[in-house]
Amino acid sequence: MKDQVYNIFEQQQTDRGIDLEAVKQKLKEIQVETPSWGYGDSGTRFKVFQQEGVPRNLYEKIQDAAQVHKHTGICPGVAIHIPWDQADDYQEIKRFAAEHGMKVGAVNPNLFQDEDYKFGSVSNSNPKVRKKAVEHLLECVQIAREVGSKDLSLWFADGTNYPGQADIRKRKHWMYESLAEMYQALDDDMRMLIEYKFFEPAFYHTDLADWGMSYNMAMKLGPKAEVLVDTGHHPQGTNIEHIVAYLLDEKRLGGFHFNSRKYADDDLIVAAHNPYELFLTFFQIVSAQNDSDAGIRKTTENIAYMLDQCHNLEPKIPAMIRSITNVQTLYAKALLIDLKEVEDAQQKQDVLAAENAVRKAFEFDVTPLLNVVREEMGVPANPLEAYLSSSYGEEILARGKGGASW
Ligand code: PSV
Ligand code: MN
Repeated sequence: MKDQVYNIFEQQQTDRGIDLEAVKQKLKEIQVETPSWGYGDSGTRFKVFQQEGVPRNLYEKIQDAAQVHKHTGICPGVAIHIPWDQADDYQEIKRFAAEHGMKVGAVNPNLFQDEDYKFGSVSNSNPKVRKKAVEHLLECVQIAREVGSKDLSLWFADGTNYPGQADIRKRKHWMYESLAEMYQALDDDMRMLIEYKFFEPAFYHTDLADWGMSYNMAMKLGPKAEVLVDTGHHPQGTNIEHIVAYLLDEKRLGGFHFNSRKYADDDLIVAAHNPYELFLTFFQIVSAQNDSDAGIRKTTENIAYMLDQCHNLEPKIPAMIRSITNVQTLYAKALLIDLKEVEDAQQKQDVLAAENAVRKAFEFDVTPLLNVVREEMGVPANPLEAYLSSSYGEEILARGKGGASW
């Protein structure tokens, strides 16, 4: 598809001093994991609308995730959530995934859907509940070992609804003690990715409310603990890319849960509402990829990119593909930023020129570039169109309604 439009684009970028081959390489290398739960039925606290064709078990979720990979070429991993994805034989799951060209990605313990966790899990004042929570965390480490995953993604619903409801400082200590036990159980090449969220389901305080608390926890635990940024977990107006830059510089950015938010933790299709935010996030990553500090460069190589979404109204596989292509588009644009131009403007303290150097990359149409990258990767130029014109969506209707739900 190196047509005339691409040739003009190539010339334009070469004239700007952009190494287009290096950009293409980066676009081929990025991998984004999709979440098993994003293929199941989901809803709001008002209603879960059931869709026809939703996977009924982990095998079918893996098959659906394999469709996303087949059409995009950059999604070979599927994250699992335990016990939603509990299996009798995880070796078999690993084999099944491999047969479909897939692998199991991050293992997510679920410490929020058991009656015992009403007042918290790892920071519950009841030692029996904390013990049960730690046992679940250890079980998930073992599952990760069996499926061959290196990442444990941790999110805690722990928190309180009212002032005085619990002792915040004691809860902080209990959480640390619980996570330290888990940390001890990790293999050398495993990681704990610690997520944070400032509200929901608790509305007064959350035990890990922001990146600083996750970072502090990770620092106390040790080098195998890093921070996971879920883009939907911040108050309105938060500068996410600043958090990303800070964590990259501290070499503690472990991963992302990408999704869009408009008001709360809306878990919508990536970049549906504010594509510029994701572009600026990738700007920080691209800038760190080119840092003179090898440790920072290495951190960028180990970022676990994951989606964390639920599609309440829209069909799930197409929504996932749309999210992935949005990620690619914004990463491609960020890779077109002339970092030297930005740096020169910064040195001159030329505010307008610096902002312009960043923004103009956002304004390029990267469709011809992505067409060529996809062609070279052997996937369709338009992944969503290709999926929609395949028969898969029709075939899975035979599963009927009432598939997996959370
Ligand atoms: C919580 O809102 C979260 O972002 C965590 O990552 C959970 O594991 C996931 O959503 C699914 O509930
Ligand atoms: Mn998340």
